[in-house]
Amino acid sequence: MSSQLKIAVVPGDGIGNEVVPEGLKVLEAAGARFDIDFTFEHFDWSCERYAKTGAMMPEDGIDTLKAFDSIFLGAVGFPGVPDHVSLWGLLIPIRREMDQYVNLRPVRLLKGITSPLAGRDESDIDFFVVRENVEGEYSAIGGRMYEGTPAEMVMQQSTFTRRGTDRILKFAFELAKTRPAAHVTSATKSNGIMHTMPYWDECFAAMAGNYPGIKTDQYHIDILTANFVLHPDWFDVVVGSNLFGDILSDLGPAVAGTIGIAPSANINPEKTAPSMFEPVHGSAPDIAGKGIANPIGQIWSASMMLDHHGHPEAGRAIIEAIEAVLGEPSLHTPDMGGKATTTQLGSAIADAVRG
Ligand code: GGG
Repeated sequence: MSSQLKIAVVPGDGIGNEVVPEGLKVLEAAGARFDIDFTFEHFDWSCERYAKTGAMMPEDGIDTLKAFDSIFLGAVGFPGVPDHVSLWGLLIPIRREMDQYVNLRPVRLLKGITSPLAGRDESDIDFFVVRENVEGEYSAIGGRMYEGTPAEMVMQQSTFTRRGTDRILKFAFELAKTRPAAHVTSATKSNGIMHTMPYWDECFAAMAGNYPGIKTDQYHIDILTANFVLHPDWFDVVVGSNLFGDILSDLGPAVAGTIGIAPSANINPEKTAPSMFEPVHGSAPDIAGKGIANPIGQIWSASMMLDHHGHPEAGRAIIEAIEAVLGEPSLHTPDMGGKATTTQLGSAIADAVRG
């Protein structure tokens, strides 16, 4: 019997409109091969919509999305709308209202891609960034006073709850249990940030006590970023707060060749609401409309969506197709040093999935 998946498609802004169709093409190919019947419903929620209506999505947007199995998102943000307005009008409310508290971001040097780090191959760069996705430094608590005067001041409040911290740490340890290296690294900054980060460290130590078989270490975020470049082979599962996880998951894929390939899954592990799958990259206004964006981040996110819905064989077939196609340099987009277009690369991966 075929499996059915109802997917809300939100291409969003800029290159989101170019890479999402390639992701859908590959999903259709995987669906045909693995007997998965997709229904895609498209939503034009974006900065363009904001410019026309004053809102990134309609008032009942979250309720609308709750009727779907998953959300397939492109990119959010475009010049003309302040970035905090577009993000807090679409991406962040979805993550929070759907309780997508895990942002899982694999970092792998894929066969066929050259790392900017000399002498590194696939065996050196293969880890996950587990980013806390609904609290931490991404907070609406704060404000501005005495605006426009010499006394002007602004405050921004981070929040770290016991529940929020424990559940993301637990996810990271459970993930490490499934991996041969079985190793969790914590991103901290408890020397300079004197309340939240020592708390994070305490929670990490307590959680580690529940997992005696898992190797652990922790680094302040400054030296951790240096070690991503100098020693990417040290890492297996790296867990961090919302902001630290965001920064690390741009740096990781850059070390693995290009941020254009990086996928992410905003996961509600309990499946009480839909999860959302999106590339790590943003809308890239500098190349939007040129047809040269790398669609692999979007396509790999589609693979994560299939894993989430219990189709690991289909998810794996997409990864194998990506790796097979990357073996052909004429299909590399400019960010990988080639001349291929978004559509050429996406179509080649869809063909490879079909087999
Ligand atoms: N692919 C979604 C997107 O546009 N990401 C860019 C971005 O800046 N996201 C903010 C975040 O992940 O916190």
